[in-house]
Amino acid sequence: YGPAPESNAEVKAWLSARSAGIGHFIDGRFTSAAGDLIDVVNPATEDVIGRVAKGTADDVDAAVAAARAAFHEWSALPGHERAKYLYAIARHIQKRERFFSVLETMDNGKTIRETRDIDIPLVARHFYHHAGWAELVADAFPQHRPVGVCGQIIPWNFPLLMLAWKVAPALAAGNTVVLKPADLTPMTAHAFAELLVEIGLPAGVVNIVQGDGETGAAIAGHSDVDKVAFTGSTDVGRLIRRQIAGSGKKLSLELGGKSPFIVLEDADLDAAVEGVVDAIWFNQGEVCCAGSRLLVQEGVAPRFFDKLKARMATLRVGDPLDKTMDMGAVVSMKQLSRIKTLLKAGEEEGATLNLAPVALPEKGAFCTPGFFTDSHPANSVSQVEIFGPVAATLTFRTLDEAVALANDTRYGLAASLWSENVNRAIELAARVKAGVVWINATNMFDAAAPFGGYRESGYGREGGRAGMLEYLTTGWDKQGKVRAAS
Ligand code: TXE
Repeated sequence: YGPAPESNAEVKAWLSARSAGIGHFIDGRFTSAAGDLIDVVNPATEDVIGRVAKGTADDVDAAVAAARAAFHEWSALPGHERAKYLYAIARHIQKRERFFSVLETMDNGKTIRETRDIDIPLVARHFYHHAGWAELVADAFPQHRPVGVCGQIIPWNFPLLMLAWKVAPALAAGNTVVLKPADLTPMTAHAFAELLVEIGLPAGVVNIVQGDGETGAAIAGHSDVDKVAFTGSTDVGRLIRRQIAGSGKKLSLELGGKSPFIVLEDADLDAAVEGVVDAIWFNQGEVCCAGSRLLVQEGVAPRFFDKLKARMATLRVGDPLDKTMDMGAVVSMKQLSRIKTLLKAGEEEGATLNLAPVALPEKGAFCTPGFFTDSHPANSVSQVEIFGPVAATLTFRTLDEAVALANDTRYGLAASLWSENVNRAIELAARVKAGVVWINATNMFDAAAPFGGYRESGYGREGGRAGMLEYLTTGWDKQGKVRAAS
């Protein structure tokens, strides 16, 4: 089943009704789009599908003031009252699942299969899960209270899902929010704001300011923001850390990765090949925890690479609204050229680029899936996050070598291990420095499972109990009162 054709028509009508420009959502009201507008492009067609305002320091001030004003009442609500809003959000997302899936696909370029089966269902799941936390928070954390106003800055690779990862725990814990979507993918956040009006969320509890990096910096640097949560590039994560150093703000960062995908010689190779499909070709490889370094034990490496080539040849890349496609477009022409530059550098360093024999549409930011062989651990393709559908590969002889290669990176977000010997896999898992380790699986996300990294992949966790703690504090609040989370 796929989205009914009427969903596409509904999204087109929705976009056309907003073609003059999309503004911000501040204190429960939509501002008109004024000043500099940013074009929003469907990367699969290169058509401009809308324009959004670029938030100024004044817009950020107004949003933070609204969030501050709403904080007292929102945080004082009993948790089960806050839960009602989170349940309502989850239910409405489910009701509008087709609409959100199509809109996300048109905005980001990812396939409808992914938005329909993964992104949007996970958004609903995240709000349901955190509605449960809102009910439990006073019992589970009697000494804690909400942090206050949370400034949240999200990327473009999972636009609505990253919004859910940020907004749901913040609200469950009793905080208020100023969120900035990525300027490349602002649409579903705006539709989400419309949904908040529909369900009657009190004004000011969630504010959405559209804009680019400057707007993001204004949020992170705002003196009345108590916590900053950021997902994006390691470089910007570093800038934000520097910007707010010494401010006393709470900070969580979810940054880049170069996650190892380790295939031992006793692995079920066919299952591992399917794993690679999900690890590096899912979402065009635009996944922070993508399995982008395939480490394969020598004895099975030639056989594994042959199988991988055969499987890669079956991938279909094209119109993301076509439900038979495996891969859509990367997020922008700029991102495509960034990927191509990194691939060229890999070839210049002597690695062999194996590309899928697929025909790409003539127009649009489409990228051929592939993987490198003959790469060296020190090569750029083994070290730099490509954020596209191409993995580096390395081989190893012993488990010690596998561990050394796995940890030979500045990142530490995720790892995926493939072996039919569970004891061996568990032993290996403990030695890999990664925030998340999957065994005989990859890219699995759940609202109850904490997600986050080590080293330059950032710090803090999102999801589950650990994720809730990021939005709670035991300190004093601005009014000088200590109050337990209610
Ligand atoms: O990310 P940016 P970009 C990685 C990936 C990708 C690369 C570049 O390797 O190829 O980053 O992507 C906002 N203060 N990831 O340049 O700029 C920006 O508006 C505050 C991995 O698009 O980090 C957007 O909302 N905010 C990653 C968000 O940061 C600022 C997902 C992310 O954009 C800012 C995305 C500033 N100074 C990219 N500058 C992941 N971990 O999943 C920009 N922003």
